[in-house]
Amino acid sequence: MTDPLTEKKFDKKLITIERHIQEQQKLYPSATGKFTEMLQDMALSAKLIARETTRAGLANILGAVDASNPTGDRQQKLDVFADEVIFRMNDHTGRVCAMVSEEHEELIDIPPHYDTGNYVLIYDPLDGSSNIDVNVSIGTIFSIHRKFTRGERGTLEDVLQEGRRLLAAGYVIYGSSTMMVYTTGRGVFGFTLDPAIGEFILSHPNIRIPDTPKYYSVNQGNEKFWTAGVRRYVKWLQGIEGEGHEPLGHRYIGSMVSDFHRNLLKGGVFLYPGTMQDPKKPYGKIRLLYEAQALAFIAEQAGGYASDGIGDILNVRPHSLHQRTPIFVGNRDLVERAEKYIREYDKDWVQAFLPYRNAEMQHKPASSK
Ligand code: AHM
Ligand code: MG
Repeated sequence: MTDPLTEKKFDKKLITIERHIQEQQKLYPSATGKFTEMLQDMALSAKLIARETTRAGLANILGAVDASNPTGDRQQKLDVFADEVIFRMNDHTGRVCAMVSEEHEELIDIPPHYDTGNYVLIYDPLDGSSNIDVNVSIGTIFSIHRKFTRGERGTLEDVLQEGRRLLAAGYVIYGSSTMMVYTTGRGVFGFTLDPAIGEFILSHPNIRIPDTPKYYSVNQGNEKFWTAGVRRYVKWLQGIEGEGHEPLGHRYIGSMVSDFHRNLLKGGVFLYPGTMQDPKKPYGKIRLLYEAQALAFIAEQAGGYASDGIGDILNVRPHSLHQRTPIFVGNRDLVERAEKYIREYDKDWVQAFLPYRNAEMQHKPASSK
Protein backbone atom coordinates (compact mmCIF):
# COMPACT_ATOMS: atom_id res chain seq x y z
CA MET A 1 0.00 0.00 0.00
CA THR A 2 1.32 3.47 -0.84
CA ASP A 3 1.80 5.94 1.93
CA PRO A 4 -0.65 8.81 1.30
CA LEU A 5 1.82 11.30 2.73
CA THR A 6 4.60 10.25 0.38
CA GLU A 7 2.19 10.17 -2.51
CA LYS A 8 1.06 13.73 -1.80
CA LYS A 9 4.59 14.94 -1.48
CA PHE A 10 5.57 13.67 -4.89
CA ASP A 11 2.41 14.27 -6.89
CA LYS A 12 3.70 17.64 -8.08
CA LYS A 13 6.33 17.12 -10.73
CA LEU A 14 9.46 19.19 -10.48
CA ILE A 15 10.19 20.40 -14.00
CA THR A 16 12.95 22.80 -14.98
CA ILE A 17 12.53 25.13 -17.92
CA GLU A 18 15.26 23.31 -19.85
CA ARG A 19 13.44 20.03 -19.54
CA HIS A 20 10.12 21.61 -20.41
CA ILE A 21 11.52 23.18 -23.57
CA GLN A 22 13.03 19.83 -24.57
CA GLU A 23 9.71 18.08 -23.99
CA GLN A 24 7.95 20.69 -26.13
CA GLN A 25 10.45 20.02 -28.93
CA LYS A 26 9.19 16.43 -29.11
CA LEU A 27 5.85 17.78 -30.32
CA TYR A 28 7.64 18.84 -33.52
CA PRO A 29 9.23 15.67 -34.98
CA SER A 30 11.23 17.56 -37.63
CA ALA A 31 12.81 19.94 -35.11
CA THR A 32 16.60 20.17 -35.27
CA GLY A 33 17.05 21.38 -31.70
CA LYS A 34 18.40 24.82 -32.64
CA PHE A 35 15.16 26.54 -31.74
CA THR A 36 15.14 24.66 -28.43
CA GLU A 37 18.65 25.88 -27.70
CA MET A 38 17.60 29.44 -28.46
CA LEU A 39 14.81 29.30 -25.90
CA GLN A 40 17.12 27.74 -23.35
CA ASP A 41 19.60 30.55 -23.93
CA MET A 42 16.82 33.10 -23.35
CA ALA A 43 16.37 31.53 -19.93
CA LEU A 44 20.11 31.84 -19.32
CA SER A 45 20.06 35.51 -20.41
CA ALA A 46 17.16 36.04 -18.01
CA LYS A 47 19.21 34.66 -15.12
CA LEU A 48 22.14 36.94 -15.94
CA ILE A 49 19.86 39.98 -16.20
CA ALA A 50 18.01 39.02 -13.01
CA ARG A 51 21.32 38.79 -11.17
CA GLU A 52 22.01 42.44 -12.02
CA THR A 53 18.48 43.82 -11.60
CA THR A 54 18.11 42.37 -8.12
CA ARG A 55 21.27 44.09 -6.90
CA ALA A 56 21.01 47.22 -9.01
CA GLY A 57 21.10 49.62 -6.09
CA LEU A 58 23.89 47.77 -4.29
CA ALA A 59 26.12 47.49 -7.27
CA ASN A 60 25.69 51.20 -8.02
CA ILE A 61 25.04 50.08 -11.53
CA LEU A 62 22.65 52.87 -12.37
CA GLY A 63 25.28 55.37 -13.43
CA ALA A 64 25.74 56.79 -16.89
CA VAL A 65 26.93 54.38 -19.56
CA ASP A 66 30.42 55.82 -19.83
CA ALA A 67 31.01 56.62 -16.18
CA SER A 68 33.38 54.58 -14.03
CA ASN A 69 32.55 53.21 -10.61
CA PRO A 70 34.91 53.59 -7.61
CA THR A 71 36.69 50.31 -8.37
CA GLY A 72 37.46 51.48 -11.86
CA ASP A 73 35.02 49.12 -13.61
CA ARG A 74 33.05 50.62 -16.40
CA GLN A 75 29.50 51.24 -15.21
CA GLN A 76 26.65 50.32 -17.42
CA LYS A 77 23.01 51.18 -17.42
CA LEU A 78 20.92 48.09 -16.86
CA ASP A 79 19.07 48.37 -20.15
CA VAL A 80 22.35 48.53 -22.05
CA PHE A 81 23.66 45.59 -20.03
CA ALA A 82 20.53 43.54 -20.76
CA ASP A 83 20.74 44.38 -24.45
CA GLU A 84 24.35 43.22 -24.61
CA VAL A 85 23.67 39.98 -22.74
CA ILE A 86 20.98 38.93 -25.18
CA PHE A 87 23.04 39.94 -28.20
CA ARG A 88 26.17 38.13 -27.01
CA MET A 89 24.18 35.05 -26.07
CA ASN A 90 22.99 34.74 -29.66
CA ASP A 91 25.41 36.33 -32.13
CA HIS A 92 27.89 33.43 -32.43
CA THR A 93 25.57 30.40 -32.24
CA GLY A 94 24.73 29.87 -35.90
CA ARG A 95 21.03 29.83 -35.07
CA VAL A 96 20.07 33.43 -35.77
CA CYS A 97 20.12 35.30 -39.10
CA ALA A 98 19.31 38.73 -37.64
CA MET A 99 18.27 40.40 -34.43
CA VAL A 100 16.36 43.56 -33.64
CA SER A 101 16.22 45.26 -30.27
CA GLU A 102 14.24 48.20 -28.97
CA GLU A 103 17.63 49.65 -28.01
CA HIS A 104 18.87 49.72 -31.61
CA GLU A 105 17.71 51.95 -34.42
CA GLU A 106 18.51 49.44 -37.17
CA LEU A 107 18.59 45.71 -37.82
CA ILE A 108 21.48 44.07 -35.93
CA ASP A 109 23.49 41.98 -38.37
CA ILE A 110 25.27 38.87 -37.25
CA PRO A 111 29.04 39.54 -37.34
CA PRO A 112 30.41 38.28 -40.72
CA HIS A 113 32.80 35.74 -39.13
CA TYR A 114 29.91 33.84 -37.51
CA ASP A 115 27.50 31.43 -39.18
CA THR A 116 23.85 32.31 -39.43
CA GLY A 117 20.72 30.23 -38.98
CA ASN A 118 17.01 30.18 -39.67
CA TYR A 119 15.66 32.37 -36.91
CA VAL A 120 15.04 36.06 -36.26
CA LEU A 121 15.17 37.25 -32.66
CA ILE A 122 13.15 40.32 -31.65
CA TYR A 123 13.59 41.71 -28.16
CA ASP A 124 12.99 44.53 -25.74
CA PRO A 125 15.84 43.92 -23.29
CA LEU A 126 14.43 45.86 -20.35
CA ASP A 127 10.92 47.18 -20.69
CA GLY A 128 9.60 49.75 -18.25
CA SER A 129 13.14 50.84 -17.51
CA SER A 130 11.99 54.14 -16.00
CA ASN A 131 10.94 51.95 -13.05
CA ILE A 132 14.45 50.67 -12.29
CA ASP A 133 15.48 53.63 -10.17
CA VAL A 134 12.46 53.21 -7.90
CA ASN A 135 12.70 49.47 -7.38
CA VAL A 136 9.54 48.57 -9.26
CA SER A 137 9.36 45.43 -11.38
CA ILE A 138 10.52 45.50 -14.98
CA GLY A 139 10.75 42.92 -17.71
CA THR A 140 12.31 41.49 -20.86
CA ILE A 141 10.11 40.69 -23.86
CA PHE A 142 11.17 38.46 -26.79
CA SER A 143 9.78 36.78 -29.84
CA ILE A 144 11.10 34.52 -32.60
CA HIS A 145 10.25 34.36 -36.29
CA ARG A 146 11.46 31.95 -38.93
CA LYS A 147 13.55 33.48 -41.72
CA PHE A 148 11.80 33.14 -45.06
CA THR A 149 13.96 35.10 -47.51
CA ARG A 150 16.57 33.20 -49.50
CA GLY A 151 19.89 34.92 -48.76
CA GLU A 152 22.26 33.80 -46.05
CA ARG A 153 21.74 36.83 -43.82
CA GLY A 154 18.42 38.04 -42.45
CA THR A 155 16.67 41.04 -43.98
CA LEU A 156 14.09 43.57 -42.89
CA GLU A 157 11.42 41.41 -44.56
CA ASP A 158 12.29 38.56 -42.20
CA VAL A 159 11.74 40.84 -39.22
CA LEU A 160 8.64 42.66 -40.40
CA GLN A 161 6.31 39.66 -40.33
CA GLU A 162 2.82 39.50 -38.90
CA GLY A 163 2.61 38.42 -35.27
CA ARG A 164 0.42 35.56 -36.43
CA ARG A 165 3.54 33.93 -37.92
CA LEU A 166 5.54 33.94 -34.68
CA LEU A 167 7.11 30.64 -33.65
CA ALA A 168 7.56 31.63 -30.03
CA ALA A 169 7.22 34.53 -27.65
CA GLY A 170 7.87 35.12 -24.00
CA TYR A 171 8.73 37.53 -21.27
CA VAL A 172 10.70 37.64 -18.08
CA ILE A 173 9.47 39.60 -15.11
CA TYR A 174 11.98 40.80 -12.54
CA GLY A 175 9.70 41.29 -9.55
CA SER A 176 9.34 39.88 -6.05
CA SER A 177 10.65 36.78 -7.78
CA THR A 178 11.92 36.35 -11.32
CA MET A 179 9.58 34.55 -13.67
CA MET A 180 9.84 33.49 -17.28
CA VAL A 181 6.65 32.89 -19.25
CA TYR A 182 6.75 31.49 -22.79
CA THR A 183 4.71 29.92 -25.54
CA THR A 184 5.58 28.08 -28.72
CA GLY A 185 1.97 28.14 -29.83
CA ARG A 186 0.91 25.19 -27.67
CA GLY A 187 -0.17 26.87 -24.46
CA VAL A 188 1.50 29.28 -22.09
CA PHE A 189 3.85 28.16 -19.31
CA GLY A 190 5.33 30.09 -16.41
CA PHE A 191 8.52 29.29 -14.50
CA THR A 192 9.78 30.83 -11.28
CA LEU A 193 13.48 31.23 -10.64
CA ASP A 194 14.76 29.55 -7.52
CA PRO A 195 17.72 31.82 -6.81
CA ALA A 196 19.38 29.31 -4.49
CA ILE A 197 19.85 26.73 -7.24
CA GLY A 198 19.68 29.08 -10.25
CA GLU A 199 16.92 27.11 -11.97
CA PHE A 200 13.59 28.17 -13.42
CA ILE A 201 11.01 25.69 -12.09
CA LEU A 202 7.58 25.19 -13.68
CA SER A 203 5.18 27.02 -11.38
CA HIS A 204 2.31 27.96 -13.73
CA PRO A 205 1.46 25.12 -16.15
CA ASN A 206 -0.89 25.94 -19.02
CA ILE A 207 -1.88 29.47 -18.04
CA ARG A 208 -5.43 30.47 -19.06
CA ILE A 209 -6.77 33.93 -18.46
CA PRO A 210 -9.66 33.61 -15.94
CA ASP A 211 -13.16 34.09 -17.34
CA THR A 212 -14.09 36.61 -14.68
CA PRO A 213 -11.83 39.64 -14.96
CA LYS A 214 -10.64 41.61 -11.95
CA TYR A 215 -8.62 44.58 -13.19
CA TYR A 216 -8.22 47.23 -15.85
CA SER A 217 -4.85 48.89 -16.36
CA VAL A 218 -4.33 52.21 -18.07
CA ASN A 219 -2.43 55.42 -17.43
CA GLN A 220 -5.49 57.29 -16.16
CA GLY A 221 -3.45 60.52 -16.13
CA ASN A 222 -3.79 60.60 -19.92
CA GLU A 223 -7.60 60.75 -19.81
CA LYS A 224 -7.55 64.36 -21.01
CA PHE A 225 -6.11 63.17 -24.33
CA TRP A 226 -8.36 60.14 -24.86
CA THR A 227 -10.87 59.94 -27.67
CA ALA A 228 -14.60 59.88 -26.86
CA GLY A 229 -14.86 56.10 -27.42
CA VAL A 230 -11.92 55.26 -25.14
CA ARG A 231 -13.26 57.58 -22.46
CA ARG A 232 -16.67 55.89 -22.58
CA TYR A 233 -15.04 52.48 -22.62
CA VAL A 234 -13.07 53.19 -19.45
CA LYS A 235 -16.25 54.49 -17.83
CA TRP A 236 -17.82 51.17 -18.80
CA LEU A 237 -14.91 49.27 -17.19
CA GLN A 238 -15.52 51.34 -14.08
CA GLY A 239 -19.18 50.28 -14.10
CA ILE A 240 -20.36 53.86 -14.67
CA GLU A 241 -21.37 53.64 -18.34
CA GLY A 242 -23.74 50.80 -19.29
CA GLU A 243 -25.63 48.63 -16.89
CA GLY A 244 -25.49 45.44 -14.97
CA HIS A 245 -21.86 44.88 -14.20
CA GLU A 246 -19.54 45.39 -11.29
CA PRO A 247 -16.68 47.85 -11.65
CA LEU A 248 -13.23 46.39 -12.26
CA GLY A 249 -10.40 47.37 -9.95
CA HIS A 250 -7.79 49.76 -11.35
CA ARG A 251 -4.12 48.70 -11.22
CA TYR A 252 -1.31 50.37 -13.14
CA ILE A 253 2.39 49.78 -12.62
CA GLY A 254 3.72 51.44 -15.78
CA SER A 255 5.77 48.35 -16.69
CA MET A 256 3.82 46.64 -19.41
CA VAL A 257 5.19 43.19 -18.63
CA SER A 258 4.10 43.49 -15.01
CA ASP A 259 0.67 44.93 -15.82
CA PHE A 260 0.14 42.29 -18.50
CA HIS A 261 1.33 39.46 -16.25
CA ARG A 262 -1.00 40.41 -13.39
CA ASN A 263 -3.98 40.64 -15.73
CA LEU A 264 -3.08 37.34 -17.38
CA LEU A 265 -3.23 35.58 -14.02
CA LYS A 266 -6.16 37.50 -12.54
CA GLY A 267 -8.19 38.45 -15.61
CA GLY A 268 -8.60 41.95 -16.98
CA VAL A 269 -7.50 44.33 -19.68
CA PHE A 270 -4.41 46.47 -20.27
CA LEU A 271 -4.78 49.42 -22.62
CA TYR A 272 -2.48 52.03 -24.07
CA PRO A 273 -4.76 53.69 -26.61
CA GLY A 274 -3.97 55.98 -29.51
CA THR A 275 -5.05 59.59 -29.13
CA MET A 276 -5.72 62.67 -31.25
CA GLN A 277 -3.49 64.86 -29.08
CA ASP A 278 -1.33 65.20 -32.18
CA PRO A 279 -3.43 63.96 -35.12
CA LYS A 280 -0.20 63.18 -36.99
CA LYS A 281 0.71 60.69 -34.23
CA PRO A 282 -2.52 58.81 -33.49
CA TYR A 283 -0.73 55.57 -32.60
CA GLY A 284 0.00 55.63 -28.85
CA LYS A 285 3.27 54.57 -27.27
CA ILE A 286 3.73 50.80 -27.36
CA ARG A 287 6.05 49.25 -29.97
CA LEU A 288 4.40 46.76 -32.31
CA LEU A 289 7.44 44.53 -32.77
CA TYR A 290 9.20 44.59 -29.42
CA GLU A 291 6.20 44.68 -27.10
CA ALA A 292 2.76 44.25 -28.67
CA GLN A 293 3.22 41.26 -30.99
CA ALA A 294 4.80 39.05 -28.32
CA LEU A 295 2.21 39.84 -25.66
CA ALA A 296 -0.63 39.50 -28.18
CA PHE A 297 0.62 36.02 -29.11
CA ILE A 298 0.85 34.99 -25.46
CA ALA A 299 -2.60 36.46 -24.70
CA GLU A 300 -4.18 34.51 -27.56
CA GLN A 301 -2.49 31.29 -26.41
CA ALA A 302 -3.96 31.87 -22.94
CA GLY A 303 -7.48 32.33 -24.35
CA GLY A 304 -7.33 36.15 -24.50
CA TYR A 305 -7.14 38.68 -27.32
CA ALA A 306 -5.16 41.77 -28.31
CA SER A 307 -6.46 44.53 -30.57
CA ASP A 308 -5.22 47.92 -31.71
CA GLY A 309 -8.79 49.16 -31.38
CA ILE A 310 -9.58 48.26 -34.99
CA GLY A 311 -8.69 44.59 -35.19
CA ASP A 312 -6.38 41.77 -34.16
CA ILE A 313 -2.81 42.97 -33.54
CA LEU A 314 -1.48 39.61 -34.71
CA ASN A 315 -2.82 40.33 -38.21
CA VAL A 316 -1.16 43.74 -38.56
CA ARG A 317 1.65 43.71 -41.13
CA PRO A 318 4.51 45.79 -39.69
CA HIS A 319 6.04 48.44 -41.91
CA SER A 320 8.92 49.69 -39.78
CA LEU A 321 11.11 48.49 -36.97
CA HIS A 322 10.02 50.99 -34.36
CA GLN A 323 6.38 51.19 -35.43
CA ARG A 324 4.02 51.99 -32.60
CA THR A 325 0.54 50.65 -32.00
CA PRO A 326 -2.39 51.29 -29.72
CA ILE A 327 -3.10 48.19 -27.66
CA PHE A 328 -6.02 46.66 -25.78
CA VAL A 329 -5.09 43.24 -24.44
CA GLY A 330 -6.68 40.81 -22.01
CA ASN A 331 -10.00 39.00 -21.75
CA ARG A 332 -11.52 38.71 -25.21
CA ASP A 333 -14.91 40.14 -24.31
CA LEU A 334 -13.34 43.20 -22.69
CA VAL A 335 -11.12 43.86 -25.71
CA GLU A 336 -13.98 43.39 -28.17
CA ARG A 337 -16.00 45.88 -26.14
CA ALA A 338 -13.19 48.45 -26.69
CA GLU A 339 -13.35 47.82 -30.44
CA LYS A 340 -17.10 48.39 -30.34
CA TYR A 341 -16.79 51.74 -28.55
CA ILE A 342 -14.08 52.86 -30.96
CA ARG A 343 -16.13 51.83 -34.01
CA GLU A 344 -19.07 53.79 -32.70
CA TYR A 345 -17.50 56.96 -31.32
CA ASP A 346 -13.97 57.34 -32.73
CA LYS A 347 -14.42 57.54 -36.50
CA ASP A 348 -12.03 60.52 -36.77
CA TRP A 349 -9.35 58.66 -34.91
CA VAL A 350 -9.84 55.55 -37.08
CA GLN A 351 -9.42 57.69 -40.21
CA ALA A 352 -6.26 59.26 -38.78
CA PHE A 353 -4.74 55.93 -37.71
CA LEU A 354 -5.56 53.72 -40.70
CA PRO A 355 -2.98 55.18 -43.15
CA TYR A 356 -0.22 54.62 -40.57
CA ARG A 357 -1.48 51.13 -39.72
CA ASN A 358 -1.70 50.08 -43.35
CA ALA A 359 1.45 51.81 -44.65
CA GLU A 360 3.79 49.87 -46.90
CA MET A 361 7.01 48.50 -45.48
CA GLN A 362 9.66 51.18 -45.17
CA HIS A 363 13.13 50.17 -46.21
CA LYS A 364 14.56 52.84 -43.97
CA PRO A 365 13.26 52.15 -40.46
CA ALA A 366 11.48 55.10 -38.89
CA SER A 367 13.11 56.85 -35.97
CA SER A 368 12.12 55.36 -32.64
CA LYS A 369 12.27 58.40 -30.44
P1 AHM B 1 9.80 51.78 -22.56
O1 AHM B 1 9.90 50.78 -23.66
O2 AHM B 1 10.51 53.07 -22.89
O3 AHM B 1 10.21 51.21 -21.24
O4 AHM B 1 8.25 52.20 -22.49
C1 AHM B 1 7.29 51.21 -22.45
C2 AHM B 1 6.58 51.28 -21.14
C3 AHM B 1 5.65 50.14 -20.91
O5 AHM B 1 6.28 49.12 -20.19
C4 AHM B 1 4.57 50.77 -20.08
O6 AHM B 1 3.35 50.10 -20.22
C5 AHM B 1 4.49 52.15 -20.62
O7 AHM B 1 5.76 52.44 -21.13
C6 AHM B 1 4.16 53.16 -19.57
O8 AHM B 1 4.04 54.40 -20.15
P2 AHM B 1 3.44 55.66 -19.34
O9 AHM B 1 4.50 56.06 -18.37
O10 AHM B 1 3.21 56.68 -20.41
O11 AHM B 1 2.18 55.23 -18.69
MG1 MG C 1 9.84 48.83 -24.05
